[in-house]
Amino acid sequence: MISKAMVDIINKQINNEMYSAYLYMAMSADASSKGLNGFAKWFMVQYHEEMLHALKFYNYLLDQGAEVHLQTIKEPPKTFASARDMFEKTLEHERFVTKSINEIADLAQKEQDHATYTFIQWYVTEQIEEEKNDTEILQRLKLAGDTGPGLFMLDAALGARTVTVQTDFSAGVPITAGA
Ligand code: OFO
Repeated sequence: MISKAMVDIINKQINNEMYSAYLYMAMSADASSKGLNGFAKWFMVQYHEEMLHALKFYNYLLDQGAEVHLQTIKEPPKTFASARDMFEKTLEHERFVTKSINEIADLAQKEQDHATYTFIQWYVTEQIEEEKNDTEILQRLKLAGDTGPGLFMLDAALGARTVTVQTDFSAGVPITAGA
């Protein structure tokens, strides 16, 4: 059985992950409206990854016999100044998510909650990947430029990303499922 404080922080993290999904969905919509279909696809793939992240926490709470408390998801921005602006905001947001994951790991250590500490390690590793991907794309945007042929080429490259995670949650999400 996990503590009330742990249940609360994990419920808050479900909301953080759902906001991530919402934010990237908003970026996908804005990229589509700007004709950046590759960026739109990349962000929609990321949306699916975030939904999986949220559902793994959800299933962890259920597996622990704890209460799931779904909270209001705040409204993401509707528009973004440019593709570079999207990735600057993505990297900033992922750094915030990394901090929130680390807070869960810190609490698990403090409470000697070995189950949650083991569970959260998947997210600790995942956040390294998330920040690395965003940093690399931001570097490419800075090199290629945020307009013209450079942007066009990057749009084509990002459009090659495909969904590799589970997207049907009707039978639950194994807490060991990867992304
Ligand atoms: Fe869930 O990793 Fe991004 O937010």
